Amino acid sequence: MDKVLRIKILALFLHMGCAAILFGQDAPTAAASLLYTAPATEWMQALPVGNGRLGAMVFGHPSGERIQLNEDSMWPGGPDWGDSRGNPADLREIRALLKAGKTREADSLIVARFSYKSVLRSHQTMGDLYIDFKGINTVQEYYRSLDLGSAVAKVTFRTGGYEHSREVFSSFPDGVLVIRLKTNDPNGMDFDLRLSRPEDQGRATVGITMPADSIIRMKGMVTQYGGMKNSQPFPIDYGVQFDTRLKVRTSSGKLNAGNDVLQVRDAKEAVLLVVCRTSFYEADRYEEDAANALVKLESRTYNEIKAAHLQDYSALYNRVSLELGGEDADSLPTDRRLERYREGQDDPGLAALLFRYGRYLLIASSRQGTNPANLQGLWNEHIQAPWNADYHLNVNLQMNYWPANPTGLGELQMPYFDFIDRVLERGRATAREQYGMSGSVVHHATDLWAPAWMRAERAYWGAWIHGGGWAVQHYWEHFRYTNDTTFLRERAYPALRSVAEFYVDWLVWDEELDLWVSSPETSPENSYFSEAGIPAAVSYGSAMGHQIIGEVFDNLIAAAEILGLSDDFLKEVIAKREKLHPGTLIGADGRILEWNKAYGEPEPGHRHISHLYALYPGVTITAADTSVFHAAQRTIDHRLEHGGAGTGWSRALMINMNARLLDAVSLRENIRKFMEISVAPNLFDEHPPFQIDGNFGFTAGVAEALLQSHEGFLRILPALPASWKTGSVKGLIARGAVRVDIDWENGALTKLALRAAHRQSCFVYYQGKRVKLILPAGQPVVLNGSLLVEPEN
Ligand code: FUC
Repeated sequence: MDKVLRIKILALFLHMGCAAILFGQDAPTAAASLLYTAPATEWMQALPVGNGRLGAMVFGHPSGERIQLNEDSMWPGGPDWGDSRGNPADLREIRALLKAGKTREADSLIVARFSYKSVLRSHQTMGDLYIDFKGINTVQEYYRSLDLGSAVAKVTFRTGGYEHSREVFSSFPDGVLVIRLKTNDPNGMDFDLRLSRPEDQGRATVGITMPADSIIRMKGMVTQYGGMKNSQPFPIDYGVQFDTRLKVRTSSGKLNAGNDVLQVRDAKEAVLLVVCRTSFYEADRYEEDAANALVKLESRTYNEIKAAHLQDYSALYNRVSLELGGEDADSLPTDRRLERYREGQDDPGLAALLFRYGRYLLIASSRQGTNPANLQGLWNEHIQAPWNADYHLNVNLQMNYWPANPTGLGELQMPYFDFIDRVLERGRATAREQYGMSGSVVHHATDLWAPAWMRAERAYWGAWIHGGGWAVQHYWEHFRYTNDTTFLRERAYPALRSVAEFYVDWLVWDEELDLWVSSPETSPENSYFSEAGIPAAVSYGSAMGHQIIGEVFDNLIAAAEILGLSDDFLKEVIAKREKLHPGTLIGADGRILEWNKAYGEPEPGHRHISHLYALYPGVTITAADTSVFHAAQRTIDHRLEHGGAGTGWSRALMINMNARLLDAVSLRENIRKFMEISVAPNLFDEHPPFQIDGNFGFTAGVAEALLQSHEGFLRILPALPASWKTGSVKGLIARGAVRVDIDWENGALTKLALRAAHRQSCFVYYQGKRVKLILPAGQPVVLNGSLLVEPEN
């Protein structure tokens, strides 16, 4: 460490020590925190808090504070745009074109016949809270932090010789965003509070009123494109209605409701409570509910609300801990730490911090009863967000939930299951009307209203039919992680079955191949050189399509066995599975084919690596089959040689695939690239722009490097990077509901503790050694680095 830096760190410690003395508990805690020494000037520097439904981005400006607000149901439109376009005759025509090798024609026809084009409606910001402080000019000892241990964002500084502090958190138990402002200045603070929401193409989107001198109310309806009939590209003049209310509590200060600001004067302490209720959740009671929410909070002190928040949050967050070494750098400001990393200094602790951040963000954006985490989780400052901040199903939404089960947050996936159930329901109408088939089909993207129809301007991104097939993998995996047979019977089996019903109808028999084939197919967002030398996307079969169909069938068959079910439909599934196209084929150059043939590729480094679905998140490409395993490695090498994994989520996918390929060297390299290219100052993942999937995918990738359980046994430290020399992870979850703690030193396992929820036998594999164990229910079994059970057991 250079001398100047060391002095700076020392100075920072001293400041923090001072702050701790001055503020007691309120001082920024360095460990497990994001820490900064200047306010955020841009949104991607601000710090996120959330309770699954209600979120905020805290900028931390001393005099002109901005807290950007979000709620997860703020969407224009409704579920009333129909379910399908096109019909079974259109499908027959496209299939015939493909069989005749006329891919280009099939490409444009599929969109023309089946797609609702240009469906642009977006999740939207709830608006902003501005706090304009009077008389704060120069500040010293400024710190801004987000403590991942408590889910509280803090700002502290001194001005005019006095301390100021702010705390912001979003409480799940109380359903409220809480902001506490405090000073030891005997004259208190003077500030004006203002709520606002951006215009929608020049039109006001909210009405602001002050029903009492301590309350600001912001009421409106989400529209898009101005909601005006003559606006472009087309108006959406109806949507979710909302009622946002802010209440100020101050015992020492004076309140005065002005025209558009609420004035607070001489306050030594003030607590701001923000609630929002919407017609999506509360139907026509939403205004009453918003008013009642504030009334209910009257009996709760700040300390009570905070204590309930801490208890609720830490019960989830504390289930897992990870130490990778290099924690001395935890005291550095996070932006400086990133800079240092980019200058070439290794920092395993930064990977640990990003791992923790992914878990933090999942707790903050996905809680029981809320909508699932969208492309930006919950945090979005736009009226028209990039890609609508919606739910893309060809990797993005699934990636959001990759860390849930392995990192001990399995129940946070419930919003995903609730949502996917709704999409599958609409997918039944789509399958019936659009293709004349039973079961459920879901295309590549959807939104709050859960449509399943094709929304494609171009076949290569929109004509994909496996949104449902991929989505239901999580139901089966959730069962594997929890052993919850009630979930399997009531949620997983019906979901798997509805998608399998569609696939059974969809497959076409190929006489020449003597196999069932899926056609028309695409491979997400990628295209190939068609026979005419022109890029095309629609194909007669694709690796991913067949891999997903095979997996859905396998999982349904396995689920039926566990549940003791058997019927004619299941017999048909078993028969079609036996004669299903294998999906994973190796080409002459040793790579796995992405389509039905070895076509030329316009984009050989494409960010999607769809033909390796079976490697990750699928489970069928494993080291047990060395030729396919090596072909997967070659496929990845080829992608990377051509600039692959360039976007944030794609890099995160690569890290998971490296882990599955047991390739610690490449995993380390891709973690480095992720930090170098894809991490913003607030540690949000940059596609760019901001897309939260990369954060979640990263956290899943770190877990996958330390523990794997998809092969029927536990692989311990399967892809441990050399730089994570000594460390420990506690609380990871393996399939079978086994809690796993791992300690290692100098790259070698020193201790392994397993605790199963149910009695079971289990194989453990570490560096060429494999042992069989009987795990009793609820009792830890501890092994040493040679996989010998420690005598105290
Ligand atoms: C998928 C990806 C894009 C982007 C978008 C939101 O379609 O191919 O890269 O992440 O989703």
